[in-house]
Amino acid sequence: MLTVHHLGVSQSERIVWLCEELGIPYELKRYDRDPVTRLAPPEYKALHPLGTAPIITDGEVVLPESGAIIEYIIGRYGDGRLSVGPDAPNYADYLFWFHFANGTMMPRQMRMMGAQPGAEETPMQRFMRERAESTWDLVDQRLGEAPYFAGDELTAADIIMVFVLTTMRAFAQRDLAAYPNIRAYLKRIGARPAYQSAMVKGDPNMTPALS
Ligand SMILES: N[C@@H](CCC(=O)N[C@@H](CS)C(=O)NCC(=O)O)C(=O)O
Repeated sequence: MLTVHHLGVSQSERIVWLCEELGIPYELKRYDRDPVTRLAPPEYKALHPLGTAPIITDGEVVLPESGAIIEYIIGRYGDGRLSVGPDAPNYADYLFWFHFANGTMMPRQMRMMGAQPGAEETPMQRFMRERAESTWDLVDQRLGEAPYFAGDELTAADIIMVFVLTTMRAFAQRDLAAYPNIRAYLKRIGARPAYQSAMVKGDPNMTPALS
């Protein structure tokens, strides 16, 4: 049985959402963060030496890392649904946005964790802030061109990107006022029954940050 080990308020919400979109059978195991450190609890860390969420188990397989898990589930249980094949005209868009999420956007937002808006900056801090801002500009521009990251349909590129635009803002604040296309996109995502049920199952006490 495919088991999704979900750490509360974390990137593993992506995997719960993926399973709900695909409508595949899975078991959900929830773990709360340590109340003091806010890190994963020891029983989560014991699942795999990496110790970070998400992690899935599936028979003998123990797999961390969002991108790897998404590809594994789509390949093994999703019949390729929510991915874009190499012959499709939007294949490159799909690949770019899928990898941009954790390859560029997440690291740039993580460097902004703890930053105080309006505080005096060193040249390096200013550089980091501008680089973080440029990713939001790029995302807003893309969502003005297409309803979903890879084009007309929701794909795994959306599944991996949405956390960065929503729950991640609990850790690195970002006002969406300047990004009308992101706001419209998040409204579309929030209206999806699979997204709604994933959020209720994974984080019943959290209001998704969709605006
Ligand atoms: N690149 C990894 C990052 C995983 C990661 O850093 N997860 C965070 C949650 S958002 C985590 O596990 N934090 C708790 C901890 O490190 O104990 C992935 O996408 O799976």
